[in-house]
Amino acid sequence: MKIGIVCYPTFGGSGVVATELGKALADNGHQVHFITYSRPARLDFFSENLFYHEVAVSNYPLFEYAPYEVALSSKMVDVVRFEKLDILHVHYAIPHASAAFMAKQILATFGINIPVVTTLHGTDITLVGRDVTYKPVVTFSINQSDGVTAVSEDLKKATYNHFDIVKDIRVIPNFIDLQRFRLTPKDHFKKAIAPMGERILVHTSNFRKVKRTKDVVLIFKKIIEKIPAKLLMVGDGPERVHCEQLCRDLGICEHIRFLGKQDAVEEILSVSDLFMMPSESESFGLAALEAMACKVPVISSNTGGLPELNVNGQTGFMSNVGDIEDMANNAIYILENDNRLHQFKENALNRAKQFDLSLILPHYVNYYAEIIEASARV
Ligand code: GMT
Repeated sequence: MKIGIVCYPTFGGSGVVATELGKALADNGHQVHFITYSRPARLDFFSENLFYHEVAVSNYPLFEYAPYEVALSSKMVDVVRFEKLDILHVHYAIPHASAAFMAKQILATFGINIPVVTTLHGTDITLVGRDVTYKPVVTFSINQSDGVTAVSEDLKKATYNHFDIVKDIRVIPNFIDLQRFRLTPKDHFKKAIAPMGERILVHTSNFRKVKRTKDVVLIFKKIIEKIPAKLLMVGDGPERVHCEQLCRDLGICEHIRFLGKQDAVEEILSVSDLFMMPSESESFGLAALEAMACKVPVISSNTGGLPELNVNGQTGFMSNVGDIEDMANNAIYILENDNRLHQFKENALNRAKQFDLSLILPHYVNYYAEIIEASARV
């Protein structure tokens, strides 16, 4: 198949899923064309089946807001026409699904019927998409897509609850490449972080409000009152400065390292004992899956799609959003006993194996074939 993938090229979860999916499809002999405004972060090598088409937006002085969506639609039209794509797969509804709709209409004038699959990732539905600013366009463009997927049952339910959707939504969960995300010995690094053998806790995110990163610091404060531990905060975003200030206010900076954006997250996870994800909303929780693949159990909230990943009492624990006390107690319960921690780590890896790339990829490939066939019949 010749597949066009449209996504955000940044460190966000939707961009990571889109890029890893494209790479895996290319490895399996499909031709994949990425259409984005800059090179996706994880697309840093050459492959004969991978192509990258950059969307350039004119900065003509008249524009206070450059019309990215128009440039994106135009690029989609060109790539579909001249690379003879079979299908377009857009990740994150805003503005990719509506740009795809526009491209589809234009392509029809050339006698080309291009099937469009939209994958809903989370905040495009639960946060941003629900805002009145975008809702009519999001609803319309989801309904106009030939196929729609969501990354969890919960996100599918939320989409039907909050939008007037007439389309069937197929749930295809996030996946993990267990060749890359696996526990590798990093003893020198572990010793540098925790010289006295302290437990190592980790949080990775884009430090947006929805991640409740300050909760991570507050939970950690309670943990170190009982157990010697260190905290690694990975990633960057608007909430980071507030977290740093909170650490100063609480007088616990010496136990916490802010590492900023990192490429080799799996190396950091390899030295970690416990992952914290106290999010306000989380459609799936890819970062938690990455941790579990590296044998790191998860303390999370019980929101969104997290119960579909984190098995309470086995791979970690879940608490109500904002219940810092409960999350800290659960963390201490796991960390205070070596055998118990070992068991949780084994369970985390076993659960992650159920989301192995090789198991999830065929769901996308079969879905593309289904949608291409159905759209040829119209
Ligand atoms: O986590 C983020 O804020 C980034 C966001 C994105 O769309 O880039 O991630 C969402 O998509 C991921 C991949 O499908 C999911 O694993 C994340 O749970 C989801 N984030 C939220 O729902 C907050």
